Amino acid sequence: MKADIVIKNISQLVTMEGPDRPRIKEEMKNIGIIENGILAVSGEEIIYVGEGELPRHIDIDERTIIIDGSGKTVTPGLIDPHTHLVHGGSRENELAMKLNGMKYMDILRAGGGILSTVRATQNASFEELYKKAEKSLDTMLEFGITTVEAKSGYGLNIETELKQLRVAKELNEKHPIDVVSTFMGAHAVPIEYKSNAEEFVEIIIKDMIPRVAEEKLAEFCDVFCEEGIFTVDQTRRILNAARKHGMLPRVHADEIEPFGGAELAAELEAVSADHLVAASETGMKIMAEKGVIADLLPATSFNLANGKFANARRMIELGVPVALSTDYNPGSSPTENIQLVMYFASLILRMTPEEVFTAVTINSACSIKRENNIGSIKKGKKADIVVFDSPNINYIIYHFGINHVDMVFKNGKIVVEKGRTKGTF
Ligand code: IZC
Ligand code: ZN
Repeated sequence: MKADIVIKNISQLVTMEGPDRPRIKEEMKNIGIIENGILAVSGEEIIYVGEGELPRHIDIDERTIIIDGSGKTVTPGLIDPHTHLVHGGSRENELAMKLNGMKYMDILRAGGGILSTVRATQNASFEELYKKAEKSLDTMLEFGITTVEAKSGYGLNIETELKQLRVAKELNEKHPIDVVSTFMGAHAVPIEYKSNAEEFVEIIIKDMIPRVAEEKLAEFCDVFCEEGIFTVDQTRRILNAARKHGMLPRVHADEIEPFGGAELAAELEAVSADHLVAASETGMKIMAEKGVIADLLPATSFNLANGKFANARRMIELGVPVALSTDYNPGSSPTENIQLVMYFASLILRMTPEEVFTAVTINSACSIKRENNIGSIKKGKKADIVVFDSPNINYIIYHFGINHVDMVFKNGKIVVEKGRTKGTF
């Protein structure tokens, strides 16, 4: 078999070897590092992973691109399973409010926060939303992200929700990053339904979910289940309706107050429960029993600046599979920098570098149901690969705040070189 690309002499090749399922407890530390590693790619696929030299059955010729991986760390393409990628406007005006002591929920209650992004998104054209999200995807790609989940939820009316999801769909088709869509009509209660949230819940269930499903615009459905947003009962009804229409449930759970979100995610056997800063011990335990993935978002916690973070150590101890995300959004986490998230996960959530890499590769692949194609470097999987200009994984975490990416391969194609995207795709 002929190789189109060979990366050899790799100082640390992080394979994530092992089964294509969520990794828990000690498994999160076994990331299958090969020193002096080598890998070969043919077309869109990985055809060989090993140590030292290529075996005889893999041929190379003058067209094979050979890359010297000495002094480099090579990992699976990073997967970001929780973002609010497509939106209009920005919220830097909230910085001064925050510095004056106003809380995230106070800003939302005053008609700002999510609701200000809803206005900006309703007023933006398809092209404006597309261009803005495309720029963020370019940045994500440069940080090593090759697959991203993207939620709607800044429309809160059917036209704008569909507009957001259609933008995500077109980006998935045109941009090298794979974009996996989630319908999140239940992100906030629109001002016009402030005194009648139930009516809005009915609209989501009766009008929006069937329409999104009919147009096949989302694989998942998510709800912001939080004190003052959607109740546990409303979340349950919305997610059950979504499941009937083929969308798998995920939940924004216990981000700010302990509200029973983790328990509900376990009851519904949701794919993931995200945030979990205020999750209860019982909630975490039953998530472990049901195999619900905890998708942790420490950049958001850092940026909310209230000193509260998810208890990742306890979750790992209990056997909850942990994934990590940027939560990229214009309010609580305006950053595409997953490497900074990895740093926070390590230094603040006390996850080891090995656990962090598990969380941004195979566990996040599981969180978006892509574990059979991506999330590890293994023969037959898609050639989504990152080359870090770092001699080992510890260095990537330790030397924080900068971008360590040298090259990114997506579907076997070079899409980032010397840390920069190769222009318009
Ligand atoms: O726009 O503030 N938490 N949703 C739930 C967000 C944060 C995004 C935002
Ligand atoms: Zn979110």
